[in-house]
Amino acid sequence: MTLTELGWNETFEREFKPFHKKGWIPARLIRDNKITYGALTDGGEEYEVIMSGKVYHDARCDAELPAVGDWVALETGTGDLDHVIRARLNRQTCFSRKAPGKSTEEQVIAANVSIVAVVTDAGTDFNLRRMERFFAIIGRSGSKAIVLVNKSDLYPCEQNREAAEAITAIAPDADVHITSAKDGTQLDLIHGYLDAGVSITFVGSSGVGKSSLINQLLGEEFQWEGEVNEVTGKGRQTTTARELIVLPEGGILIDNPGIREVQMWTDETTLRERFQDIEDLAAQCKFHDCKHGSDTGCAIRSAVEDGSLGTARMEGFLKLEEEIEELQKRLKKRQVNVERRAKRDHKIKARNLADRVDYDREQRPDRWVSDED
Ligand SMILES: Nc1nc2c(ncn2[C@@H]2O[C@H](COP(=O)(O)OP(=O)(O)OP(=O)(O)O)[C@@H](O)[C@H]2O)c(=O)[nH]1
Ligand SMILES: [Mg+2]
Ligand SMILES: [Zn+2]
Repeated sequence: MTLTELGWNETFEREFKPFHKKGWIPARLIRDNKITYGALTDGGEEYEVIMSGKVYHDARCDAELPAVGDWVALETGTGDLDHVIRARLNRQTCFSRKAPGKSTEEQVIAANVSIVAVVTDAGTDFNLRRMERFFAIIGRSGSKAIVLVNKSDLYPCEQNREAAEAITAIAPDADVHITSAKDGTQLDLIHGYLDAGVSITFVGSSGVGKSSLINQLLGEEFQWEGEVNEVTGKGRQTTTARELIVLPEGGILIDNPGIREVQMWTDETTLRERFQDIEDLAAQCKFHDCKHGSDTGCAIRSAVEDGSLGTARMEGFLKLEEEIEELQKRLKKRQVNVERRAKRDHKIKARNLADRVDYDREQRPDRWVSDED
C-alpha cells in the first residue's frame, strides 16, 4: 500500500518537507481509541500511536486534535519507546459536527474526505429536514455529498424513487442513488467514485446499513468486523467507533457510529448559509415584508415559476425560521439538562464528601472535637 493509495498528495508532500528532515514519517490516522490512535504508514504498516504533549497543547479546541482521516508526522519509537504524533498536517477538507456555543463542542467526524455519503432509506428513516441539515454541514466541509437510499429491497420501487426524487429536489448538487446492501443493488456505482486515494465517509442514523454497505464494497474475501456492540434482543451489531478501511482495489471508506441527533450538529448560521441564494432573491421582492405567498412582485415565486428555483427548496426556505426556532428550543432544553446534571453531580459529590467527613469523624473523633472548639 502506497501513500498515494492512502490519500497522500503533493500539497501534503510540500507541507511535510521540514518533517522529513527530522526523520519523521507520514501516517494516516485510521482509528481513534480515545487515548491512542491506529495509524497506517507507507507500505501499509499499522502502528498504535500517541500524541505528543505539544500537539495536545497546541490544539485550541477539540476540533484541532488529531482525528480519523488526518495525516500526521510520526516519530516511530524503537524498543520500549512509543510511536508519537509530532504534528498534524492541515486538513484539506473537514467534516465536523458543530454545536453552537463553546468551540470545544465542535467534533471532527472525518478529516480529508472527498465524499460524504449520507445513508438513509425510503421508509422509517426518511426525513427531508434531517437531510437538509446534513447538506448544510457537508456544504461547509469542502466534501462532495452523495446520498444512498438504502434497503431498497424492502420497499416498492415507486417509494424508493419518490424518496430519491424528493432528496434531489432539495439538493440538486448531490448525487442520489438507490442501493441495497442486501442484494448489492447499485454498489458498482459507488465503486465508480473510488479511485486510489479517494476517501468516502458514511454517515446516517443507526441501523440504515452503513457498515453493511462497507462490507459489501469490501467484497466477500475481506469481511471486516469494526468495533461493534451487540444490541440486546435484535442481536444487531452497532458500530461504536470510527474506522478507516482501505479497499484492496483502491479507495478508502470510513465507517461511523449511527447519528442520533443531527439537529445538534449545526447552528443558525450554517442553516441560513444553505439558503443564501434564496435570501438574495428575497431581497429583490417588491415588498420588504413579502411573505412569498400570493404577494405581488415576489422574486422567489417568480423564480419557482421560471424553473430556476425548485419548489422543494423554496418550501425548505419557508420552513427555515420554524426550523431555527426548533433548534433554539432544543438547545435551550439541552442547556437546562446540562445544568441540571451539573447540579445533580454537584449534589452527589457534596453527599459523598459529607459521607467521607462522617467517616473521618468516626475514625478520628479527636480531630473533629478540636475543630469544634
Ligand atoms: N433488507 C436489508 N437489510 C439491510 C440492508 N442494509 C443493512 N441491512 C440490515 O440492517 C441492519 C443494520 O445494518 P448496519 O449495517 O449494522 O447499520 P449501521 O448503519 O452500520 O448501524 P450503526 O452501526 O448502528 O450506525 C442489519 O441487520 C443489516 O443486515 C439492506 O440494504 N437491505
Ligand atoms: Mg455500523
Ligand atoms: Zn417574496
